Amino acid sequence: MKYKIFGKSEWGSDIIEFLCHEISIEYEFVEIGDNFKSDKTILNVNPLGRVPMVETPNGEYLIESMAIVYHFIERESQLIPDTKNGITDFHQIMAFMSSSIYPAILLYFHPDHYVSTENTEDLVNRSKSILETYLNYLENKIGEYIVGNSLSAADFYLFTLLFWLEEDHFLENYPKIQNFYNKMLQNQTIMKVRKIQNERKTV
Ligand SMILES: N[C@@H](CCC(=O)N[C@@H](CS)C(=O)NCC(=O)O)C(=O)O
Repeated sequence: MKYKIFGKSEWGSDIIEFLCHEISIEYEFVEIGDNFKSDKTILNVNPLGRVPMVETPNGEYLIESMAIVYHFIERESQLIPDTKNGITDFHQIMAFMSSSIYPAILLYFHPDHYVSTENTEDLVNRSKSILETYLNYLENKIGEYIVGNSLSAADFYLFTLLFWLEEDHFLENYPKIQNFYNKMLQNQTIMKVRKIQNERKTV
């Protein structure tokens, strides 16, 4: 049996799809419907009803993007730095992305999930300013890649987050991040997965 990735193109499941493609893990993509929050088949195994979710070949269900990334990189020992400092940096940036940036993006793009209508503008402004603080941090840190000079799983995670932010012109004031983003747009895995996603749309 193959791995199954549950999600939607351009959602958080992109992180996992890029990763599986990069490390040549065979997977089937299960596109969730618009009513997935009430889809009993999903809720039975994933009561939080969020994606990404992965079903392993032996029938286990995994949730939380960061934990799913670790499942694959530990299994394959790939896309993780090979020095002690590099590994520490990798863990730190993965935690920062999944526990700080991702949630702030959800606040910015879906304020109505968190506050009443009269407070949404305030939440959007505050989360925007928090995201700018985070981008400043990344701008000072990023080089060729987000951890050192080699591609790691953290780069696919970061690209997915930046893809959402770019839509709202967040990257314009961050030349190093923009550089990284443009380089990742040309990454073979990202280009191939985008092509596969487009083909899925037309089926
Ligand atoms: N902490 C979770 C966040 C996942 C998440 O919020 N995913 C979004 C899609 S990008 C989702 O499923 N939203 C639906 C909802 O929360 O109702 C993770 O890292 O996997």
